[in-house]
Amino acid sequence: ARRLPHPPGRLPLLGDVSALFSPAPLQDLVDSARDLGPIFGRKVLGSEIAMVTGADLVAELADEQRFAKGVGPALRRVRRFTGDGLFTAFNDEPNWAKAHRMLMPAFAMSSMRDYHDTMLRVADDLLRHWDAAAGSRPVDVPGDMTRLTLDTIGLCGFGYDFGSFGRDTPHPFVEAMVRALLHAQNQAKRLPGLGRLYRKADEQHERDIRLMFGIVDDVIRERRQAGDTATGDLLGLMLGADDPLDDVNIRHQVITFLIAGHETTSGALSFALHYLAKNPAVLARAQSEVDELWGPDDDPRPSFADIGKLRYVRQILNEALRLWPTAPGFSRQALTDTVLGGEYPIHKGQSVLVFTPLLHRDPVWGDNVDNFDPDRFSPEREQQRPPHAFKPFGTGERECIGRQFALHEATMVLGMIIHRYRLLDHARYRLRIQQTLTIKPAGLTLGLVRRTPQE
Ligand code: MNH
Repeated sequence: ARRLPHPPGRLPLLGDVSALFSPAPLQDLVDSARDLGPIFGRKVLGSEIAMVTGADLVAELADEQRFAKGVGPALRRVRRFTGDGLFTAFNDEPNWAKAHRMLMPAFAMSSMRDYHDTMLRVADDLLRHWDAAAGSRPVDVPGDMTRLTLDTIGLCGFGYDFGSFGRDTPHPFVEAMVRALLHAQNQAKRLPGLGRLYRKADEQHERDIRLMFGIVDDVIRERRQAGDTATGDLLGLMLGADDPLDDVNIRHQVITFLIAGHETTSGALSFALHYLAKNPAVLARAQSEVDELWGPDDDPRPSFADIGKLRYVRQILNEALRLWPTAPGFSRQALTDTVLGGEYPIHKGQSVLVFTPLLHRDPVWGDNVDNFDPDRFSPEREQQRPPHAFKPFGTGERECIGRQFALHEATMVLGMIIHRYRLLDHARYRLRIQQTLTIKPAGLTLGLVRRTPQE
């Protein structure tokens, strides 16, 4: 078999040292691996994993006859709290197909119509919160985007109000979730033989899981007590089905949706706002799009149909997801012995990781792949691009079920934000990626000024 190239700085036993010790390992990897070609190896301590970044190879990995989703080591550790929920289920676990069938209707485009008013209500909470800061103090962008997306999935999915904008610190569910995800991510970096060192973190992990289970069991109990299990939201579909999912699985699904349904969307909105603050020409063009739709009217109430008309705002989100796909990779497992790209043998059962931040910088994207340029997603240029070069939502049967949900929510909120405020890069922010399985721009704050002068 051909040996894979690898990033510089590999030591015996430790493997690729930046994976272990860098404060920003993902950003480092994007920089150090970009010239290694379409596939490379990354080694953390003992185990090496093949990472694929070339659009041609990813097209092969997207072939569902040869490959399926792989549940890699990190997701396997997340299973401690999401079990056989949709995201972390193994392909052959019966609850995957059952829940997928049951929940697909709740994610069809037509269902977005039902969520629209609730999404709008949460967006209003954000704008009220930001109005109080506009002109006087900067806002915590990833913090507030997380408040928004958590409240949105809580209300739309489960009729549960996290009330995040009434809190100074994140909701306890978010704190427990962030720590639990970090724990799952960082276990790969544990040095062998030092088990006792990690005991405190392991105990905290147990507490975090118990806290998440407790909150979710409350959500389920409240709905059961209210007796209205026949509503069309996610919880209603799960509780009201003719052949319902079992209680343990419903708990896993609710945690899955609370996590998958808000971290990634919040990161995408945060990156988009970062790039808008740095690219005044793009911002101005997006503002003329929303002004054309809503006029200078101070308080638009976007209709469901309006959101589909915000084409350029949608391009901005796509371009942010190209540069920093907020779930920055997914795993593919070979269904048979096979050869990738005619030269890399992969044995049956072996997993390879699609590393999307570099797939999205493949030469098919042209020169200047690091530039933020939403015109890459103009209808004409979308036509020219090979089909598997853009994969922020994964691929195939196991691709993101919440994609329409995320894009409807994010397009609406981004449109409303830029309609209302000028964005000031008051701190001359330099992008720093923070990773807890998902990624976001660490410490991003922006200054806001209302566009329509206030009396
Ligand atoms: Mn989402 C799967 C990215 C928003 C619920 N999501 C995936 C995968 C990616 C992904 C990548 C595939 C992972 C893999 O192959 O291992 N998701 C995103 C991004 C956003 C996003 C970048 C926002 C931007 N996801 C959402 C939202 C929800 C959601 C919103 C729910 C409301 N995602 C899921 C679920 C799965 C998933 C559930 C697992 C689907 C399955 O395997 O059946």
